[in-house]
Amino acid sequence: MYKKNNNLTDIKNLNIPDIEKKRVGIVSSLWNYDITKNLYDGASNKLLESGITNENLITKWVPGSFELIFGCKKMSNQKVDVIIAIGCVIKGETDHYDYICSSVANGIMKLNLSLDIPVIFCVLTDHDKEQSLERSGGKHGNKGVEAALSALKMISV
Ligand code: DLZ
Repeated sequence: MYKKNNNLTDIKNLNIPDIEKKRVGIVSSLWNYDITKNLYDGASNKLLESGITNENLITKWVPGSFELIFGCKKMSNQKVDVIIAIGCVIKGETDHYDYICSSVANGIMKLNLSLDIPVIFCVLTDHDKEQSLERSGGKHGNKGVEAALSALKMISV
């Protein structure tokens, strides 16, 4: 399937019935805001251009990626059909990166098991800022756009 760039950017014609009635929650982290804002813009623009209405796009900002888990849990009370978790963890000099990455990945995986709505993982886990820039609107595209497409696809599952 989606072979061209080995990502989801080329998904077209999702044909979601009553898309204007679907509600999408985005929970985004303020840590590394210059990156997460690009991811957020990529995701929200793709959702809006695909037919999600402004009033059905609900956004919450949390301090860091670690807080995405609780933010998504709270977002699940907002009658949304799908949630996108946006964050950016960049490796530093200590082990903090490993703890945050594994906690967030595990936490979001557990939400997918316990909630009845999908939670899309749009958390960059990069070795340096350059890698994050390349994935938030640079040469590797914008992972926020791909997360939006994943969310739209999952609405119909
Ligand atoms: C503390 C911290 C560090 C060192 N690095 C990041 C990061 O690269 N990306 C990110 O989203 N958050 C980071 N944080 C903040 C934690 O996610 C969290 O907000 C704090 O530990 C408070 O719980």
